[in-house]
Amino acid sequence: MELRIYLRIFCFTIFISSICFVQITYCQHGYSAFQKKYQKIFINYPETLEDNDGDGLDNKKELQLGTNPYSADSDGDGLDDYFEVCKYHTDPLMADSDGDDIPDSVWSERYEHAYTIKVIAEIGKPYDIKSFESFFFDAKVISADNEKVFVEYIVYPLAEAYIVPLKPQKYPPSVKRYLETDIVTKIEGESLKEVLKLVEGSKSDLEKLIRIIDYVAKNFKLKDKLFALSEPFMEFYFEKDKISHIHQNWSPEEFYRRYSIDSILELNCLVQGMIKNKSKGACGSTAALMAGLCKAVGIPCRIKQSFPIATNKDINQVKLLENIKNIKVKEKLKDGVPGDNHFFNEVYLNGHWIDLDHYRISDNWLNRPFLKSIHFNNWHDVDFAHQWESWCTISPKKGEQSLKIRYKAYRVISIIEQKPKEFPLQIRKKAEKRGRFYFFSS
Ligand SMILES: [Ca+2]
Ligand SMILES: [Ca+2]
Ligand SMILES: [Ca+2]
Ligand SMILES: [Ca+2]
Repeated sequence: MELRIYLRIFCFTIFISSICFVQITYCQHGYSAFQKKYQKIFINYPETLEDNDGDGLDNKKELQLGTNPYSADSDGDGLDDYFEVCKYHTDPLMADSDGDDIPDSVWSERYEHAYTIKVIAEIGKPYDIKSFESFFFDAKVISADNEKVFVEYIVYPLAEAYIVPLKPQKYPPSVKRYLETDIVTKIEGESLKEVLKLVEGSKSDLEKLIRIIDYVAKNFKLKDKLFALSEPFMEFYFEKDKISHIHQNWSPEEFYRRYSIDSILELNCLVQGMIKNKSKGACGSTAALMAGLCKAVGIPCRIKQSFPIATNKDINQVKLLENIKNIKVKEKLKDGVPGDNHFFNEVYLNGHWIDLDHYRISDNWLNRPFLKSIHFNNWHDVDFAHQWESWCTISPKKGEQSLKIRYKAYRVISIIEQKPKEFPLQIRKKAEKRGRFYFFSS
Protein backbone atom coordinates (compact mmCIF):
# COMPACT_ATOMS: atom_id res chain seq x y z
CA MET A 1 0.00 0.00 0.00
CA GLU A 2 2.67 2.46 1.06
CA LEU A 3 4.84 1.73 -1.94
CA ARG A 4 1.88 2.37 -4.20
CA ILE A 5 1.30 5.73 -2.59
CA TYR A 6 4.94 6.75 -2.93
CA LEU A 7 4.89 5.70 -6.52
CA ARG A 8 1.81 7.78 -7.17
CA ILE A 9 3.37 10.81 -5.51
CA PHE A 10 6.53 10.30 -7.48
CA CYS A 11 4.62 10.05 -10.75
CA PHE A 12 2.59 13.12 -9.86
CA THR A 13 5.75 15.11 -9.20
CA ILE A 14 7.34 13.87 -12.41
CA PHE A 15 4.17 14.76 -14.29
CA ILE A 16 4.09 18.36 -13.09
CA SER A 17 7.81 18.93 -13.17
CA SER A 18 8.33 17.37 -16.58
CA ILE A 19 6.14 20.01 -18.13
CA CYS A 20 8.12 22.73 -16.40
CA PHE A 21 11.29 21.03 -17.60
CA VAL A 22 10.15 20.99 -21.21
CA GLN A 23 9.19 24.64 -20.97
CA ILE A 24 12.48 25.67 -19.42
CA THR A 25 14.54 23.66 -21.91
CA TYR A 26 12.57 25.09 -24.78
CA CYS A 27 13.15 28.54 -23.44
CA GLN A 28 16.92 28.24 -23.14
CA HIS A 29 17.16 29.31 -26.74
CA GLY A 30 15.89 32.71 -27.73
CA TYR A 31 15.18 35.47 -25.41
CA SER A 32 15.87 38.08 -28.06
CA ALA A 33 12.21 39.07 -28.42
CA PHE A 34 12.16 39.81 -24.72
CA GLN A 35 15.37 41.78 -24.93
CA LYS A 36 14.13 43.75 -27.92
CA LYS A 37 10.87 44.60 -26.22
CA TYR A 38 12.57 46.04 -23.16
CA GLN A 39 15.42 47.68 -25.05
CA LYS A 40 12.70 49.58 -26.90
CA ILE A 41 11.21 50.71 -23.61
CA PHE A 42 14.56 52.11 -22.51
CA ILE A 43 15.07 53.84 -25.86
CA ASN A 44 11.62 55.40 -25.56
CA TYR A 45 12.24 56.38 -21.96
CA PRO A 46 15.94 57.20 -21.52
CA GLU A 47 15.20 58.89 -18.18
CA THR A 48 13.14 57.57 -15.29
CA LEU A 49 9.66 59.02 -15.14
CA GLU A 50 7.83 60.70 -12.29
CA ASP A 51 4.66 59.23 -10.83
CA ASN A 52 3.45 61.72 -8.24
CA ASP A 53 0.47 59.75 -6.96
CA GLY A 54 2.17 56.33 -7.15
CA ASP A 55 -0.71 54.76 -9.11
CA GLY A 56 1.67 53.26 -11.69
CA LEU A 57 0.80 55.72 -14.47
CA ASP A 58 3.56 58.29 -14.95
CA ASN A 59 2.61 61.98 -14.95
CA LYS A 60 3.03 62.29 -18.72
CA LYS A 61 0.73 59.36 -19.36
CA GLU A 62 -1.85 60.83 -17.00
CA LEU A 63 -1.70 64.13 -18.87
CA GLN A 64 -2.37 62.22 -22.09
CA LEU A 65 -5.29 60.33 -20.56
CA GLY A 66 -6.68 63.38 -18.78
CA THR A 67 -6.48 61.70 -15.38
CA ASN A 68 -5.24 63.42 -12.24
CA PRO A 69 -1.48 62.90 -11.68
CA TYR A 70 -1.94 63.88 -8.01
CA SER A 71 -4.68 61.37 -7.22
CA ALA A 72 -4.46 57.60 -7.61
CA ASP A 73 -8.25 57.50 -8.01
CA SER A 74 -9.20 60.55 -10.10
CA ASP A 75 -12.97 60.00 -9.98
CA GLY A 76 -13.11 58.67 -6.42
CA ASP A 77 -15.03 55.51 -7.31
CA GLY A 78 -12.71 53.16 -5.40
CA LEU A 79 -10.78 51.93 -8.44
CA ASP A 80 -7.29 53.32 -9.08
CA ASP A 81 -6.70 55.05 -12.42
CA TYR A 82 -4.20 52.32 -13.32
CA PHE A 83 -6.76 49.54 -12.98
CA GLU A 84 -9.53 51.43 -14.76
CA VAL A 85 -7.18 52.05 -17.67
CA CYS A 86 -5.24 48.77 -17.91
CA LYS A 87 -7.66 46.18 -16.58
CA TYR A 88 -11.32 47.17 -16.28
CA HIS A 89 -11.55 49.67 -19.15
CA THR A 90 -14.06 51.65 -17.17
CA ASP A 91 -13.79 55.44 -17.40
CA PRO A 92 -11.14 56.72 -14.96
CA LEU A 93 -12.86 60.12 -15.02
CA MET A 94 -16.40 58.94 -14.27
CA ALA A 95 -17.34 57.21 -11.06
CA ASP A 96 -20.26 55.61 -12.88
CA SER A 97 -19.08 54.93 -16.44
CA ASP A 98 -22.36 53.60 -17.83
CA GLY A 99 -24.70 55.92 -15.94
CA ASP A 100 -26.76 53.25 -14.19
CA ASP A 101 -26.21 54.83 -10.74
CA ILE A 102 -23.91 52.03 -9.59
CA PRO A 103 -20.25 53.01 -9.11
CA ASP A 104 -17.56 51.32 -11.24
CA SER A 105 -15.95 49.62 -8.27
CA VAL A 106 -18.95 47.34 -7.56
CA TRP A 107 -18.06 43.74 -8.46
CA SER A 108 -20.70 43.34 -11.20
CA GLU A 109 -19.90 46.73 -12.79
CA ARG A 110 -16.17 46.18 -13.16
CA TYR A 111 -16.48 43.50 -15.80
CA GLU A 112 -19.13 45.15 -17.98
CA HIS A 113 -16.56 47.00 -20.06
CA ALA A 114 -14.08 44.25 -20.91
CA TYR A 115 -14.05 40.76 -22.34
CA THR A 116 -13.83 38.39 -19.37
CA ILE A 117 -14.12 34.78 -18.36
CA LYS A 118 -15.96 33.83 -15.20
CA VAL A 119 -14.56 30.73 -13.52
CA ILE A 120 -16.00 29.01 -10.47
CA ALA A 121 -13.51 26.77 -8.67
CA GLU A 122 -13.45 24.64 -5.57
CA ILE A 123 -10.13 24.85 -3.74
CA GLY A 124 -8.94 22.56 -0.95
CA LYS A 125 -6.71 23.42 1.97
CA PRO A 126 -4.15 24.85 2.38
CA TYR A 127 -5.10 28.13 0.78
CA ASP A 128 -4.67 31.75 1.55
CA ILE A 129 -7.65 33.85 0.50
CA LYS A 130 -5.42 36.92 0.12
CA SER A 131 -3.47 35.06 -2.59
CA PHE A 132 -6.41 34.56 -4.91
CA GLU A 133 -6.26 37.95 -6.63
CA SER A 134 -3.91 38.99 -9.39
CA PHE A 135 -3.48 41.70 -11.99
CA PHE A 136 -5.22 39.39 -14.46
CA PHE A 137 -8.27 38.57 -12.39
CA ASP A 138 -10.40 39.34 -9.38
CA ALA A 139 -11.53 36.67 -6.97
CA LYS A 140 -14.44 36.49 -4.57
CA VAL A 141 -15.12 33.72 -2.06
CA ILE A 142 -18.69 32.50 -2.53
CA SER A 143 -18.78 29.97 0.29
CA ALA A 144 -16.43 28.02 2.53
CA ASP A 145 -16.43 25.10 4.89
CA ASN A 146 -13.67 23.52 6.98
CA GLU A 147 -12.07 21.70 4.07
CA LYS A 148 -12.59 23.82 0.98
CA VAL A 149 -13.64 27.12 -0.43
CA PHE A 150 -15.66 28.04 -3.52
CA VAL A 151 -14.23 30.97 -5.41
CA GLU A 152 -15.58 33.07 -8.27
CA TYR A 153 -12.81 34.37 -10.49
CA ILE A 154 -13.28 37.04 -13.13
CA VAL A 155 -10.39 36.65 -15.55
CA TYR A 156 -9.34 39.58 -17.76
CA PRO A 157 -7.40 37.96 -20.62
CA LEU A 158 -6.92 41.29 -22.39
CA ALA A 159 -5.51 43.12 -19.39
CA GLU A 160 -2.02 44.44 -19.99
CA ALA A 161 0.18 45.99 -17.35
CA TYR A 162 1.64 49.37 -18.25
CA ILE A 163 5.35 49.17 -17.52
CA VAL A 164 7.81 52.06 -17.83
CA PRO A 165 10.97 52.95 -15.88
CA LEU A 166 9.71 54.98 -12.89
CA LYS A 167 11.66 56.75 -10.17
CA PRO A 168 12.15 54.38 -7.21
CA GLN A 169 9.34 54.53 -4.65
CA LYS A 170 8.80 53.50 -1.05
CA TYR A 171 7.04 50.21 -0.46
CA PRO A 172 4.06 49.83 1.87
CA PRO A 173 4.72 47.55 4.91
CA SER A 174 2.63 44.68 3.47
CA VAL A 175 4.98 44.67 0.47
CA LYS A 176 8.22 45.10 2.44
CA ARG A 177 7.73 41.63 3.85
CA TYR A 178 8.63 40.26 0.46
CA LEU A 179 12.11 41.74 0.71
CA GLU A 180 12.97 39.49 3.66
CA THR A 181 15.06 36.43 2.92
CA ASP A 182 15.50 33.08 4.63
CA ILE A 183 17.80 30.12 4.29
CA VAL A 184 16.53 29.29 0.80
CA THR A 185 16.69 32.78 -0.69
CA LYS A 186 19.58 34.32 1.24
CA ILE A 187 22.56 35.41 -0.89
CA GLU A 188 25.86 36.34 0.79
CA GLY A 189 29.57 36.92 0.20
CA GLU A 190 30.97 36.69 -3.31
CA SER A 191 27.62 35.71 -4.77
CA LEU A 192 26.00 38.83 -3.34
CA LYS A 193 28.82 40.97 -4.74
CA GLU A 194 28.29 39.39 -8.15
CA VAL A 195 24.56 40.12 -8.06
CA LEU A 196 24.93 43.69 -6.83
CA LYS A 197 27.49 44.38 -9.54
CA LEU A 198 24.90 43.37 -12.13
CA VAL A 199 22.59 46.19 -11.18
CA GLU A 200 25.21 48.89 -10.56
CA GLY A 201 24.10 52.19 -12.05
CA SER A 202 20.47 51.08 -12.65
CA LYS A 203 18.09 54.01 -12.49
CA SER A 204 14.85 52.12 -11.91
CA ASP A 205 13.59 48.81 -10.54
CA LEU A 206 12.58 47.90 -14.08
CA GLU A 207 16.17 48.31 -15.27
CA LYS A 208 17.47 46.17 -12.38
CA LEU A 209 14.93 43.50 -13.14
CA ILE A 210 15.76 43.38 -16.84
CA ARG A 211 19.45 42.93 -15.99
CA ILE A 212 18.64 40.08 -13.61
CA ILE A 213 16.43 38.31 -16.12
CA ASP A 214 19.16 38.65 -18.72
CA TYR A 215 21.75 37.26 -16.26
CA VAL A 216 19.65 34.19 -15.49
CA ALA A 217 18.72 33.60 -19.12
CA LYS A 218 22.34 33.72 -20.26
CA ASN A 219 24.13 31.96 -17.43
CA PHE A 220 21.93 29.49 -15.60
CA LYS A 221 21.54 25.99 -16.94
CA LEU A 222 19.30 23.19 -15.92
CA LYS A 223 21.63 21.05 -13.83
CA ASP A 224 20.33 17.66 -14.85
CA LYS A 225 17.12 15.93 -15.60
CA LEU A 226 16.61 14.22 -12.29
CA PHE A 227 16.99 17.46 -10.42
CA ALA A 228 14.68 19.18 -12.78
CA LEU A 229 12.05 16.55 -12.33
CA SER A 230 12.09 16.32 -8.58
CA GLU A 231 12.28 19.82 -7.12
CA PRO A 232 14.41 18.58 -4.22
CA PHE A 233 14.32 21.79 -2.24
CA MET A 234 10.70 21.25 -1.43
CA GLU A 235 11.58 18.17 0.55
CA PHE A 236 13.62 20.00 3.14
CA TYR A 237 12.15 21.38 6.30
CA PHE A 238 13.80 24.45 7.71
CA GLU A 239 13.64 26.02 11.09
CA LYS A 240 15.15 29.46 11.36
CA ASP A 241 18.52 29.05 9.68
CA LYS A 242 18.85 25.30 9.87
CA ILE A 243 17.49 22.26 8.13
CA SER A 244 15.40 20.57 10.79
CA HIS A 245 14.55 17.43 8.89
CA ILE A 246 14.10 15.99 5.44
CA HIS A 247 10.83 14.63 4.35
CA GLN A 248 12.34 11.31 3.38
CA ASN A 249 9.03 9.47 3.32
CA TRP A 250 8.02 11.66 0.50
CA SER A 251 10.95 10.83 -1.73
CA PRO A 252 11.68 7.77 -3.74
CA GLU A 253 14.77 5.93 -2.50
CA GLU A 254 16.28 6.08 -5.92
CA PHE A 255 16.71 9.80 -5.57
CA TYR A 256 18.77 9.56 -2.41
CA ARG A 257 20.81 6.69 -3.75
CA ARG A 258 21.99 8.86 -6.61
CA TYR A 259 22.46 12.12 -4.78
CA SER A 260 23.95 12.96 -1.43
CA ILE A 261 22.09 15.46 0.70
CA ASP A 262 25.06 17.83 0.45
CA SER A 263 25.06 17.79 -3.31
CA ILE A 264 21.34 18.45 -3.44
CA LEU A 265 21.76 21.44 -1.18
CA GLU A 266 24.83 22.68 -2.95
CA LEU A 267 23.53 22.37 -6.47
CA ASN A 268 19.91 23.10 -6.48
CA CYS A 269 18.27 23.60 -3.17
CA LEU A 270 19.53 26.94 -1.94
CA VAL A 271 19.76 30.02 -4.10
CA GLN A 272 23.30 30.64 -2.86
CA GLY A 273 24.36 27.27 -4.30
CA MET A 274 22.51 27.86 -7.56
CA ILE A 275 24.40 31.13 -8.08
CA LYS A 276 27.75 29.55 -7.31
CA ASN A 277 27.10 26.69 -9.74
CA LYS A 278 24.97 28.59 -12.25
CA SER A 279 22.44 25.80 -11.98
CA LYS A 280 18.74 25.66 -11.51
CA GLY A 281 15.95 23.13 -11.40
CA ALA A 282 12.43 23.26 -12.79
CA CYS A 283 9.77 25.85 -12.08
CA GLY A 284 9.81 25.63 -8.27
CA SER A 285 13.50 26.16 -7.74
CA THR A 286 13.73 28.72 -10.54
CA ALA A 287 10.99 30.67 -8.77
CA ALA A 288 13.09 30.49 -5.58
CA LEU A 289 16.15 31.66 -7.55
CA MET A 290 14.29 34.65 -8.98
CA ALA A 291 12.92 35.54 -5.53
CA GLY A 292 16.45 35.44 -4.07
CA LEU A 293 17.93 37.58 -6.84
CA CYS A 294 15.17 40.20 -6.77
CA LYS A 295 15.27 40.51 -2.98
CA ALA A 296 19.07 40.86 -3.07
CA VAL A 297 18.75 43.97 -5.25
CA GLY A 298 15.83 45.40 -3.28
CA ILE A 299 12.86 44.42 -5.43
CA PRO A 300 10.01 42.76 -3.48
CA CYS A 301 9.30 39.37 -4.97
CA ARG A 302 7.07 36.44 -4.04
CA ILE A 303 6.53 32.91 -5.24
CA LYS A 304 3.18 32.01 -6.73
CA GLN A 305 1.45 28.77 -7.50
CA SER A 306 -1.27 28.49 -10.10
CA PHE A 307 -3.54 25.84 -11.53
CA PRO A 308 -4.92 25.60 -15.07
CA ILE A 309 -8.36 26.98 -15.81
CA ALA A 310 -9.05 23.91 -17.90
CA THR A 311 -7.16 20.80 -18.83
CA ASN A 312 -7.42 18.86 -22.04
CA LYS A 313 -6.49 15.75 -20.07
CA ASP A 314 -9.87 15.86 -18.39
CA ILE A 315 -12.89 15.28 -20.62
CA ASN A 316 -15.25 17.07 -18.22
CA GLN A 317 -13.13 20.18 -18.31
CA VAL A 318 -12.95 20.11 -22.08
CA LYS A 319 -16.76 20.12 -22.00
CA LEU A 320 -16.69 23.22 -19.79
CA LEU A 321 -14.83 24.99 -22.57
CA GLU A 322 -17.77 24.56 -24.94
CA ASN A 323 -19.15 27.79 -23.48
CA ILE A 324 -16.24 29.76 -24.89
CA LYS A 325 -17.10 31.10 -28.33
CA ASN A 326 -13.94 33.12 -28.91
CA ILE A 327 -11.79 30.60 -30.79
CA LYS A 328 -8.47 32.22 -29.87
CA VAL A 329 -9.30 32.20 -26.19
CA LYS A 330 -10.59 28.65 -26.36
CA GLU A 331 -7.45 27.36 -28.05
CA LYS A 332 -5.24 29.16 -25.55
CA LEU A 333 -7.16 27.70 -22.65
CA LYS A 334 -6.88 24.23 -24.10
CA ASP A 335 -3.18 24.48 -24.73
CA GLY A 336 -2.45 26.11 -21.42
CA VAL A 337 -2.58 22.83 -19.65
CA PRO A 338 -1.35 21.13 -17.67
CA GLY A 339 1.89 23.11 -17.52
CA ASP A 340 0.17 25.96 -15.81
CA ASN A 341 0.03 23.86 -12.68
CA HIS A 342 3.05 25.82 -12.13
CA PHE A 343 5.29 27.96 -9.92
CA PHE A 344 6.42 31.42 -10.88
CA ASN A 345 6.91 34.85 -9.31
CA GLU A 346 5.29 38.17 -8.85
CA VAL A 347 7.49 41.25 -8.53
CA TYR A 348 6.36 44.52 -7.03
CA LEU A 349 7.01 46.97 -9.82
CA ASN A 350 5.65 50.50 -10.25
CA GLY A 351 3.23 50.10 -7.37
CA HIS A 352 1.72 46.77 -8.43
CA TRP A 353 2.37 43.06 -8.32
CA ILE A 354 3.32 41.96 -11.83
CA ASP A 355 3.76 38.40 -13.09
CA LEU A 356 7.34 37.29 -13.62
CA ASP A 357 7.24 33.93 -15.27
CA HIS A 358 10.55 32.30 -16.12
CA TYR A 359 9.17 29.74 -18.53
CA ARG A 360 8.25 32.38 -21.08
CA ILE A 361 11.80 33.52 -21.42
CA SER A 362 11.38 34.32 -25.12
CA ASP A 363 9.21 37.37 -24.67
CA ASN A 364 6.87 37.26 -21.77
CA TRP A 365 8.81 36.95 -18.58
CA LEU A 366 7.14 40.05 -17.40
CA ASN A 367 3.60 41.01 -18.02
CA ARG A 368 2.49 37.93 -19.87
CA PRO A 369 -0.39 38.99 -22.04
CA PHE A 370 -2.78 36.09 -21.68
CA LEU A 371 -3.55 34.11 -18.62
CA LYS A 372 -4.42 30.46 -18.79
CA SER A 373 -4.23 29.81 -15.14
CA ILE A 374 -5.46 31.08 -11.83
CA HIS A 375 -3.23 31.85 -8.90
CA PHE A 376 -4.15 30.36 -5.66
CA ASN A 377 -1.21 30.69 -3.36
CA ASN A 378 1.39 33.32 -2.62
CA TRP A 379 4.29 31.97 -0.77
CA HIS A 380 7.01 33.55 1.13
CA ASP A 381 9.89 31.23 0.43
CA VAL A 382 10.15 28.38 2.90
CA ASP A 383 6.47 28.35 3.82
CA PHE A 384 6.10 27.69 0.15
CA ALA A 385 7.90 24.37 0.18
CA HIS A 386 6.02 23.12 3.18
CA GLN A 387 2.63 24.18 1.99
CA TRP A 388 3.09 22.67 -1.40
CA GLU A 389 3.93 19.39 0.23
CA SER A 390 0.84 19.50 2.42
CA TRP A 391 -1.27 20.43 -0.56
CA CYS A 392 -0.30 17.16 -2.21
CA THR A 393 -0.59 15.02 0.86
CA ILE A 394 -2.61 14.84 4.03
CA SER A 395 -0.59 14.18 7.15
CA PRO A 396 -1.35 10.82 8.72
CA LYS A 397 -3.95 10.79 11.45
CA LYS A 398 -3.14 9.18 14.77
CA GLY A 399 -2.65 5.47 14.29
CA GLU A 400 -2.23 5.75 10.53
CA GLN A 401 1.09 4.84 8.99
CA SER A 402 1.23 6.57 5.69
CA LEU A 403 0.43 9.80 3.98
CA LYS A 404 -2.62 10.21 1.81
CA ILE A 405 -2.51 12.07 -1.42
CA ARG A 406 -4.80 14.79 -2.57
CA TYR A 407 -4.33 15.03 -6.29
CA LYS A 408 -7.27 17.26 -6.83
CA ALA A 409 -6.78 20.05 -4.39
CA TYR A 410 -8.74 22.17 -6.81
CA ARG A 411 -11.58 21.61 -9.23
CA VAL A 412 -12.94 24.00 -11.82
CA ILE A 413 -16.73 23.80 -11.81
CA SER A 414 -17.74 26.23 -14.51
CA ILE A 415 -16.23 28.45 -17.19
CA ILE A 416 -18.38 31.18 -18.71
CA GLU A 417 -17.44 33.69 -21.37
CA GLN A 418 -18.64 37.24 -20.73
CA LYS A 419 -18.66 39.84 -23.49
CA PRO A 420 -18.56 43.53 -22.72
CA LYS A 421 -21.97 45.20 -22.51
CA GLU A 422 -23.26 46.94 -25.63
CA PHE A 423 -22.93 50.60 -24.81
CA PRO A 424 -24.58 53.49 -26.68
CA LEU A 425 -22.37 54.91 -29.44
CA GLN A 426 -21.82 58.10 -27.47
CA ILE A 427 -20.20 56.26 -24.56
CA ARG A 428 -18.14 54.08 -26.90
CA LYS A 429 -16.80 57.06 -28.83
CA LYS A 430 -15.79 58.85 -25.68
CA ALA A 431 -14.13 55.69 -24.45
CA GLU A 432 -12.26 54.98 -27.66
CA LYS A 433 -10.72 58.44 -27.52
CA ARG A 434 -8.59 57.22 -24.66
CA GLY A 435 -6.67 55.04 -27.08
CA ARG A 436 -5.37 51.55 -26.73
CA PHE A 437 -5.37 51.56 -22.96
CA TYR A 438 -9.05 52.07 -22.89
CA PHE A 439 -11.97 50.15 -24.31
CA PHE A 440 -11.26 46.76 -25.74
CA SER A 441 -13.86 44.41 -27.06
CA SER A 442 -13.65 40.72 -27.78
CA1 LIG B 1 0.27 58.59 -11.55
CA1 LIG C 1 -3.69 59.34 -11.10
CA1 LIG D 1 -11.40 55.56 -10.28
CA1 LIG E 1 -14.45 55.17 -13.01
